[in-house]
Amino acid sequence: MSMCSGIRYIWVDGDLVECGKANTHIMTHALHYGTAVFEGIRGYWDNNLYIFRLRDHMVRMINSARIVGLRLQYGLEDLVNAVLRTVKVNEFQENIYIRPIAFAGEGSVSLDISKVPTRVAIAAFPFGHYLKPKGVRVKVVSWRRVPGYSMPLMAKASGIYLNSVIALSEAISSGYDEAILLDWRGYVAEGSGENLFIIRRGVIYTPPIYASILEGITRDTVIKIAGDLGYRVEERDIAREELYVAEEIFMTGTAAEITPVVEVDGKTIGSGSPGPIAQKISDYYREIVLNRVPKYREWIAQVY
Ligand code: PY5
Repeated sequence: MSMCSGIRYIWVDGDLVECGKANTHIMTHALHYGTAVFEGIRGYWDNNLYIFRLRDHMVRMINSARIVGLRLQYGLEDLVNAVLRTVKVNEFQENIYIRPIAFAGEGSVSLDISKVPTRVAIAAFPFGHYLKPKGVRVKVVSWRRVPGYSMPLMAKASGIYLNSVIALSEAISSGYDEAILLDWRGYVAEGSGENLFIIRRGVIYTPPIYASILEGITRDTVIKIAGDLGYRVEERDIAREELYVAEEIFMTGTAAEITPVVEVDGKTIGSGSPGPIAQKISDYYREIVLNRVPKYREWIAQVY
């Protein structure tokens, strides 16, 4: 019932279906085996609706499908237009989150997904903050991020998220807001659904792609915009204990946006309140997603 509050239609395999009727069968392959790829995209309302980096998200979804072997019957233009159509028909006039998903449908319990049709759905719904905007308390959890030699981490694939779910659950049951996962080597990888940045001696560092991270689009945004504010960003391995001595830490993600980290493993970061650099980047990010920074207008899809 609450799943459909604020949503009229969901796009399902090319049709707009009333939210309450947008269901799938119990024998859906993806439900059993995690055989799906998805995206998380935000739309920001400011007298119009602005979708942030829509094309980049749909390119990643197409790449994710290719990597896991899900055949997609839609191209980039089809998917971009389908998202715009879904958002328009719902007549949203507030901040939203868009969740496109391509999944192995019904027809077989075989692990061979070539025997199963791929289905595609796009849901969009009103959405506020994902993490506490004033800062989160995080725990380096005992579960490690799955290594890239076991899972294709460049794919935003549903099955991989069981790793994030158990990591977050450990953090929450220990009284924290969010988890940090180390990679298989013991270096910092990322949060359960966010990339991570630290600041030391005024320089911003973030783990490299090979540290078992998802190649986040918000991470890419921060790397590209930090220079405008006079900051240097370096991709390099981060040791666990560097978290404890960092001047600032923040997490990035479509859902999380730019969220400051104020405590790690019971140790206060900086002054224990959001750091000034994270704040500046967060403020600038806000201006960009609201289409107020001309040089980044190519990142915005205007809906109405
Ligand atoms: N790492 C992981 C494991 C993620 O799930 C996400 C995004 C990111 C990093 C950041 O990627 P991006 O900047 O491209 O969003 N997580 C999703 C999101 O919409 C789902 C979170 C529940 O933010």
